[in-house]
Amino acid sequence: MIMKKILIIGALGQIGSELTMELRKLYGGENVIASDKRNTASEKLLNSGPFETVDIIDKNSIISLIKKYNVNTIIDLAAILSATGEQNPMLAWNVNINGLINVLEIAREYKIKQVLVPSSIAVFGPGTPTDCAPQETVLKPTTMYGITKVAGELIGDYYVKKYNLDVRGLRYPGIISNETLPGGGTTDYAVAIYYDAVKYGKYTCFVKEDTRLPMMYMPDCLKATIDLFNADPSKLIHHSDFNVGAMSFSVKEMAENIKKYLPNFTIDYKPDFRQAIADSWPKAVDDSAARKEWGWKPAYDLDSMTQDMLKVISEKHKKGLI
Ligand code: NAD
Ligand code: AKB
Repeated sequence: MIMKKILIIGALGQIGSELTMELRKLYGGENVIASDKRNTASEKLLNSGPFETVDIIDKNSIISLIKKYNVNTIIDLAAILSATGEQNPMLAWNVNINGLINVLEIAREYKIKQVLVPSSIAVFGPGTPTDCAPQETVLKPTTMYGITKVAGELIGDYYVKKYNLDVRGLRYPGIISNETLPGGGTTDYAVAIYYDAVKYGKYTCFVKEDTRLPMMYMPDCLKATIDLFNADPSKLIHHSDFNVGAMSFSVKEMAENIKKYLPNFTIDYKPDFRQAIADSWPKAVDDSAARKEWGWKPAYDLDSMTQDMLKVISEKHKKGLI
Protein backbone atom coordinates (compact mmCIF):
# COMPACT_ATOMS: atom_id res chain seq x y z
CA MET A 1 0.00 0.00 0.00
CA ILE A 2 1.32 3.47 -0.94
CA MET A 3 1.81 5.80 2.06
CA LYS A 4 -0.54 8.77 1.96
CA LYS A 5 1.13 12.19 1.48
CA ILE A 6 -1.73 14.57 2.15
CA LEU A 7 -1.95 18.27 1.26
CA ILE A 8 -4.70 20.09 3.17
CA ILE A 9 -5.65 23.46 1.67
CA GLY A 10 -7.60 25.68 4.09
CA ALA A 11 -6.02 23.93 7.09
CA LEU A 12 -6.36 26.86 9.52
CA GLY A 13 -10.17 26.95 9.46
CA GLN A 14 -12.72 25.52 11.88
CA ILE A 15 -12.51 21.98 10.44
CA GLY A 16 -8.95 22.05 9.04
CA SER A 17 -7.32 22.99 12.35
CA GLU A 18 -8.70 19.80 13.96
CA LEU A 19 -8.64 17.50 10.91
CA THR A 20 -4.95 18.27 10.35
CA MET A 21 -4.05 17.17 13.89
CA GLU A 22 -6.21 14.04 13.64
CA LEU A 23 -4.66 13.00 10.30
CA ARG A 24 -1.16 13.68 11.64
CA LYS A 25 -1.88 11.24 14.49
CA LEU A 26 -2.92 8.61 11.92
CA TYR A 27 -0.36 9.14 9.14
CA GLY A 28 2.55 10.94 10.84
CA GLY A 29 3.16 14.70 11.03
CA GLU A 30 5.53 14.85 8.05
CA ASN A 31 2.93 13.16 5.80
CA VAL A 32 0.22 15.78 6.35
CA ILE A 33 1.12 19.16 4.83
CA ALA A 34 -1.09 21.92 6.20
CA SER A 35 -1.59 25.00 4.03
CA ASP A 36 -3.74 28.10 4.03
CA LYS A 37 -3.90 31.58 2.53
CA ARG A 38 -3.41 32.97 6.04
CA ASN A 39 -0.11 32.49 7.85
CA THR A 40 -1.53 32.43 11.38
CA ALA A 41 -0.93 28.75 12.18
CA SER A 42 -0.95 27.83 15.88
CA GLU A 43 2.19 26.59 17.66
CA LYS A 44 0.53 23.17 17.92
CA LEU A 45 0.07 22.96 14.15
CA LEU A 46 3.53 24.37 13.36
CA ASN A 47 5.26 21.99 15.77
CA SER A 48 3.54 18.85 14.51
CA GLY A 49 4.34 18.97 10.76
CA PRO A 50 4.88 21.19 7.71
CA PHE A 51 2.87 24.37 7.15
CA GLU A 52 2.93 26.42 3.92
CA THR A 53 1.05 29.47 2.75
CA VAL A 54 -0.85 28.90 -0.49
CA ASP A 55 -3.63 30.61 -2.42
CA ILE A 56 -5.99 28.06 -3.96
CA ILE A 57 -6.64 30.53 -6.80
CA ASP A 58 -2.95 30.41 -7.71
CA LYS A 59 -2.52 27.03 -9.43
CA ASN A 60 1.28 27.27 -9.51
CA SER A 61 1.50 27.79 -5.75
CA ILE A 62 -0.31 24.45 -5.31
CA ILE A 63 1.82 22.68 -7.94
CA SER A 64 5.02 23.74 -6.18
CA LEU A 65 3.77 22.04 -2.98
CA ILE A 66 2.74 18.89 -4.86
CA LYS A 67 6.29 18.64 -6.21
CA LYS A 68 8.09 19.68 -3.01
CA TYR A 69 6.32 17.09 -0.84
CA ASN A 70 5.43 14.36 -3.39
CA VAL A 71 1.77 14.79 -2.53
CA ASN A 72 -0.61 12.00 -3.59
CA THR A 73 -3.80 13.11 -1.79
CA ILE A 74 -5.47 16.55 -1.59
CA ILE A 75 -8.09 17.71 0.91
CA ASP A 76 -9.67 20.99 -0.21
CA LEU A 77 -11.14 22.84 2.78
CA ALA A 78 -10.56 26.34 1.40
CA ALA A 79 -13.94 28.02 1.16
CA ILE A 80 -16.02 31.14 1.64
CA LEU A 81 -19.04 30.11 3.72
CA SER A 82 -22.70 31.10 3.40
CA ALA A 83 -22.89 34.42 5.28
CA THR A 84 -19.59 35.83 3.99
CA GLY A 85 -20.49 34.49 0.54
CA GLU A 86 -23.64 36.62 0.48
CA GLN A 87 -21.49 39.71 1.28
CA ASN A 88 -19.04 38.84 -1.51
CA PRO A 89 -20.57 36.38 -4.00
CA MET A 90 -17.78 36.60 -6.60
CA LEU A 91 -15.13 35.81 -3.99
CA ALA A 92 -17.19 32.76 -2.98
CA TRP A 93 -17.39 31.63 -6.62
CA ASN A 94 -13.69 32.19 -7.15
CA VAL A 95 -12.44 30.34 -4.06
CA ASN A 96 -15.07 27.58 -3.96
CA ILE A 97 -15.25 26.84 -7.70
CA ASN A 98 -12.16 28.17 -9.48
CA GLY A 99 -10.07 26.97 -6.51
CA LEU A 100 -11.65 23.52 -6.69
CA ILE A 101 -11.13 23.33 -10.47
CA ASN A 102 -7.44 24.11 -9.88
CA VAL A 103 -7.27 21.23 -7.39
CA LEU A 104 -9.06 18.79 -9.71
CA GLU A 105 -6.98 19.73 -12.76
CA ILE A 106 -3.76 19.39 -10.74
CA ALA A 107 -5.00 16.03 -9.46
CA ARG A 108 -5.55 14.89 -13.05
CA GLU A 109 -2.23 16.26 -14.35
CA TYR A 110 -0.08 15.04 -11.46
CA LYS A 111 -1.76 11.62 -11.01
CA ILE A 112 -3.03 12.40 -7.50
CA LYS A 113 -4.65 9.29 -5.97
CA GLN A 114 -7.50 10.90 -4.04
CA VAL A 115 -9.25 14.27 -3.58
CA LEU A 116 -11.60 15.02 -0.70
CA VAL A 117 -13.76 18.15 -0.85
CA PRO A 118 -16.63 18.80 1.54
CA SER A 119 -20.06 19.84 0.41
CA SER A 120 -22.79 21.21 2.68
CA ILE A 121 -26.48 21.20 3.56
CA ALA A 122 -26.34 24.54 1.71
CA VAL A 123 -26.88 22.57 -1.54
CA PHE A 124 -30.56 22.37 -0.54
CA GLY A 125 -33.11 25.10 -1.05
CA PRO A 126 -36.72 25.68 -2.05
CA GLY A 127 -38.14 22.51 -3.54
CA THR A 128 -36.15 20.22 -1.21
CA PRO A 129 -38.40 18.47 1.37
CA THR A 130 -37.78 20.52 4.53
CA ASP A 131 -38.37 17.94 7.28
CA CYS A 132 -35.76 15.48 6.05
CA ALA A 133 -33.77 16.10 2.88
CA PRO A 134 -33.39 12.88 0.86
CA GLN A 135 -30.04 11.91 -0.67
CA GLU A 136 -31.44 12.40 -4.18
CA THR A 137 -33.61 15.52 -4.30
CA VAL A 138 -34.13 18.98 -5.78
CA LEU A 139 -30.92 21.05 -5.43
CA LYS A 140 -31.90 24.68 -6.05
CA PRO A 141 -30.08 26.73 -3.39
CA THR A 142 -30.66 30.46 -3.00
CA THR A 143 -27.15 31.41 -1.78
CA MET A 144 -23.98 31.77 -3.86
CA TYR A 145 -22.31 29.41 -1.34
CA GLY A 146 -24.98 26.78 -2.02
CA ILE A 147 -24.66 27.25 -5.78
CA THR A 148 -20.89 26.68 -5.56
CA LYS A 149 -21.45 23.57 -3.45
CA VAL A 150 -23.92 22.06 -5.96
CA ALA A 151 -21.51 22.87 -8.81
CA GLY A 152 -18.63 21.43 -6.74
CA GLU A 153 -20.46 18.13 -6.26
CA LEU A 154 -21.25 17.91 -9.96
CA ILE A 155 -17.69 18.74 -11.00
CA GLY A 156 -16.33 16.20 -8.49
CA ASP A 157 -18.56 13.46 -9.90
CA TYR A 158 -17.60 14.53 -13.43
CA TYR A 159 -13.90 13.93 -12.68
CA VAL A 160 -14.80 10.53 -11.21
CA LYS A 161 -16.59 9.46 -14.40
CA LYS A 162 -14.47 11.23 -17.00
CA TYR A 163 -10.96 10.73 -15.55
CA ASN A 164 -11.45 7.90 -13.03
CA LEU A 165 -10.15 10.26 -10.31
CA ASP A 166 -11.11 9.22 -6.76
CA VAL A 167 -13.08 12.30 -5.57
CA ARG A 168 -15.10 12.08 -2.34
CA GLY A 169 -17.24 14.56 -0.45
CA LEU A 170 -19.84 14.87 2.32
CA ARG A 171 -22.65 17.35 2.82
CA TYR A 172 -21.68 18.49 6.32
CA PRO A 173 -24.44 19.96 8.48
CA GLY A 174 -23.56 22.88 10.79
CA ILE A 175 -20.36 21.86 12.61
CA ILE A 176 -20.07 22.69 16.32
CA SER A 177 -16.60 22.80 17.89
CA ASN A 178 -14.44 24.44 20.54
CA GLU A 179 -10.93 24.68 19.03
CA THR A 180 -11.25 27.24 16.19
CA LEU A 181 -14.20 29.58 15.76
CA PRO A 182 -16.30 29.09 12.61
CA GLY A 183 -15.55 31.32 9.63
CA GLY A 184 -18.60 33.24 8.40
CA GLY A 185 -21.38 30.67 8.16
CA THR A 186 -25.07 30.76 9.06
CA THR A 187 -24.83 27.91 11.59
CA ASP A 188 -22.19 29.88 13.57
CA TYR A 189 -24.87 30.73 16.19
CA ALA A 190 -24.74 27.12 17.39
CA VAL A 191 -21.10 27.64 18.40
CA ALA A 192 -21.35 31.24 19.63
CA ILE A 193 -24.19 30.32 22.01
CA TYR A 194 -21.84 28.11 24.08
CA TYR A 195 -19.02 30.68 24.21
CA ASP A 196 -21.39 33.49 25.26
CA ALA A 197 -23.19 31.24 27.76
CA VAL A 198 -19.87 30.58 29.52
CA LYS A 199 -18.42 34.11 29.19
CA TYR A 200 -21.49 36.31 29.74
CA GLY A 201 -24.33 34.01 30.85
CA LYS A 202 -26.43 35.32 27.93
CA TYR A 203 -26.57 35.23 24.14
CA THR A 204 -28.27 37.31 21.45
CA CYS A 205 -29.09 34.98 18.57
CA PHE A 206 -29.22 36.14 14.94
CA VAL A 207 -31.90 33.58 13.99
CA LYS A 208 -35.34 33.00 15.57
CA GLU A 209 -35.91 30.56 18.43
CA ASP A 210 -37.81 28.04 16.30
CA THR A 211 -35.01 27.80 13.69
CA ARG A 212 -34.17 24.10 13.40
CA LEU A 213 -31.18 22.86 11.38
CA PRO A 214 -29.09 19.69 11.08
CA MET A 215 -25.92 19.90 13.22
CA MET A 216 -22.92 17.73 14.10
CA TYR A 217 -20.28 17.82 16.85
CA MET A 218 -16.66 18.02 15.67
CA PRO A 219 -15.59 14.53 16.86
CA ASP A 220 -18.33 13.09 14.62
CA CYS A 221 -17.30 15.40 11.76
CA LEU A 222 -13.70 14.13 12.00
CA LYS A 223 -14.90 10.53 12.17
CA ALA A 224 -17.22 10.95 9.16
CA THR A 225 -14.45 12.59 7.13
CA ILE A 226 -11.83 9.96 7.93
CA ASP A 227 -14.28 7.06 7.52
CA LEU A 228 -15.26 8.27 4.04
CA PHE A 229 -11.59 9.03 3.24
CA ASN A 230 -10.73 5.38 3.99
CA ALA A 231 -13.90 3.75 2.67
CA ASP A 232 -13.54 0.83 0.26
CA PRO A 233 -13.95 2.44 -3.20
CA SER A 234 -15.69 -0.66 -4.56
CA LYS A 235 -18.55 -0.06 -2.07
CA LEU A 236 -19.16 3.57 -3.10
CA ILE A 237 -22.14 4.27 -5.34
CA HIS A 238 -22.09 7.99 -4.48
CA HIS A 239 -18.90 10.05 -4.48
CA SER A 240 -19.00 13.83 -3.89
CA ASP A 241 -22.38 14.29 -2.25
CA PHE A 242 -23.04 12.08 0.78
CA ASN A 243 -25.71 13.35 3.20
CA VAL A 244 -24.40 12.92 6.77
CA GLY A 245 -26.67 13.56 9.74
CA ALA A 246 -26.11 13.54 13.48
CA MET A 247 -28.69 15.72 15.28
CA SER A 248 -31.34 18.35 14.64
CA PHE A 249 -32.66 20.89 17.14
CA SER A 250 -34.16 24.38 17.39
CA VAL A 251 -32.31 27.26 19.05
CA LYS A 252 -34.91 27.16 21.84
CA GLU A 253 -34.14 23.47 22.50
CA MET A 254 -30.43 24.28 22.53
CA ALA A 255 -30.92 27.11 25.02
CA GLU A 256 -33.03 24.86 27.28
CA ASN A 257 -30.34 22.19 27.14
CA ILE A 258 -27.66 24.74 28.14
CA LYS A 259 -29.89 25.92 31.05
CA LYS A 260 -29.77 22.37 32.47
CA TYR A 261 -26.08 23.03 33.25
CA LEU A 262 -26.06 26.86 33.51
CA PRO A 263 -29.47 27.65 35.10
CA ASN A 264 -28.98 31.44 34.90
CA PHE A 265 -28.34 31.43 31.12
CA THR A 266 -30.65 33.75 29.14
CA ILE A 267 -31.15 34.21 25.41
CA ASP A 268 -32.81 36.83 23.23
CA TYR A 269 -33.30 37.03 19.46
CA LYS A 270 -32.39 39.65 16.86
CA PRO A 271 -32.77 37.90 13.48
CA ASP A 272 -30.72 39.35 10.60
CA PHE A 273 -30.08 38.40 6.93
CA ARG A 274 -28.91 34.95 8.01
CA GLN A 275 -32.51 34.01 8.97
CA ALA A 276 -33.46 33.73 5.29
CA ILE A 277 -30.45 31.50 4.63
CA ALA A 278 -31.33 29.23 7.58
CA ASP A 279 -34.97 29.11 6.43
CA SER A 280 -33.88 27.88 3.00
CA TRP A 281 -32.15 24.79 4.47
CA PRO A 282 -33.84 21.56 5.64
CA LYS A 283 -34.30 20.65 9.31
CA ALA A 284 -32.69 17.22 8.97
CA VAL A 285 -31.13 14.96 6.33
CA ASP A 286 -31.58 11.32 5.33
CA ASP A 287 -28.10 9.82 5.53
CA SER A 288 -29.01 6.21 4.75
CA ALA A 289 -26.65 6.13 1.71
CA ALA A 290 -23.65 7.04 3.92
CA ARG A 291 -24.74 4.44 6.51
CA LYS A 292 -25.08 1.76 3.84
CA GLU A 293 -22.06 2.52 1.65
CA TRP A 294 -19.40 3.25 4.30
CA GLY A 295 -20.98 2.50 7.68
CA TRP A 296 -21.64 6.06 8.91
CA LYS A 297 -22.91 6.28 12.51
CA PRO A 298 -22.69 9.40 14.70
CA ALA A 299 -21.88 9.20 18.42
CA TYR A 300 -23.02 12.57 19.87
CA ASP A 301 -26.50 13.94 20.54
CA LEU A 302 -27.42 17.43 21.78
CA ASP A 303 -27.04 16.64 25.49
CA SER A 304 -23.68 14.84 25.27
CA MET A 305 -22.35 17.61 23.00
CA THR A 306 -23.55 20.37 25.36
CA GLN A 307 -21.85 18.75 28.35
CA ASP A 308 -18.55 18.45 26.46
CA MET A 309 -18.72 21.94 24.90
CA LEU A 310 -19.43 23.59 28.28
CA LYS A 311 -16.64 21.64 30.00
CA VAL A 312 -13.98 22.54 27.39
CA ILE A 313 -15.05 26.19 26.99
CA SER A 314 -15.28 26.71 30.78
CA GLU A 315 -11.72 25.37 31.17
CA LYS A 316 -10.49 27.75 28.45
CA HIS A 317 -12.34 30.63 30.14
CA LYS A 318 -10.79 29.85 33.55
CA LYS A 319 -7.33 29.88 31.96
CA GLY A 320 -8.08 33.28 30.36
CA LEU A 321 -7.78 31.82 26.83
CA ILE A 322 -11.15 33.16 25.69
P1 NAD B 1 -13.42 28.04 7.52
O1 NAD B 1 -13.96 29.29 6.92
O2 NAD B 1 -13.34 27.93 8.99
O3 NAD B 1 -11.98 27.73 6.92
C1 NAD B 1 -11.67 27.90 5.57
C2 NAD B 1 -10.18 28.17 5.44
O4 NAD B 1 -9.91 28.41 4.06
C3 NAD B 1 -9.72 29.41 6.21
O5 NAD B 1 -8.66 29.08 7.08
C4 NAD B 1 -9.29 30.38 5.12
O6 NAD B 1 -8.17 31.17 5.48
C5 NAD B 1 -8.93 29.42 3.99
N1 NAD B 1 -9.00 30.08 2.68
C6 NAD B 1 -9.90 30.99 2.25
N2 NAD B 1 -9.58 31.40 1.01
C7 NAD B 1 -8.47 30.73 0.65
C8 NAD B 1 -7.65 30.71 -0.51
N3 NAD B 1 -7.90 31.54 -1.54
N4 NAD B 1 -6.59 29.88 -0.55
C9 NAD B 1 -6.30 29.08 0.50
N5 NAD B 1 -7.01 29.06 1.64
C10 NAD B 1 -8.09 29.88 1.71
O7 NAD B 1 -14.27 26.83 6.92
P2 NAD B 1 -14.56 25.40 7.57
O8 NAD B 1 -15.75 25.54 8.40
O9 NAD B 1 -13.33 24.83 8.15
O10 NAD B 1 -15.01 24.62 6.26
C11 NAD B 1 -14.18 23.69 5.59
C12 NAD B 1 -15.01 23.05 4.48
O11 NAD B 1 -16.17 22.42 5.05
C13 NAD B 1 -15.56 24.07 3.46
O12 NAD B 1 -15.61 23.45 2.19
C14 NAD B 1 -16.98 24.31 3.94
O13 NAD B 1 -17.83 24.69 2.89
C15 NAD B 1 -17.34 22.93 4.46
N6 NAD B 1 -18.44 22.97 5.44
C16 NAD B 1 -18.25 23.49 6.67
C17 NAD B 1 -19.31 23.50 7.58
C18 NAD B 1 -19.17 24.05 8.96
O14 NAD B 1 -20.18 24.15 9.68
N7 NAD B 1 -17.97 24.41 9.40
C19 NAD B 1 -20.55 22.97 7.20
C20 NAD B 1 -20.71 22.50 5.91
C21 NAD B 1 -19.64 22.46 5.03
C1 AKB C 1 -22.60 27.68 6.89
O1 AKB C 1 -23.45 27.95 7.76
O2 AKB C 1 -22.37 28.38 5.89
C2 AKB C 1 -21.84 26.39 7.04
C3 AKB C 1 -22.54 25.30 6.31
C4 AKB C 1 -23.71 24.64 6.91
O3 AKB C 1 -22.16 24.98 5.21
N1 AKB C 1 -21.69 26.12 8.44
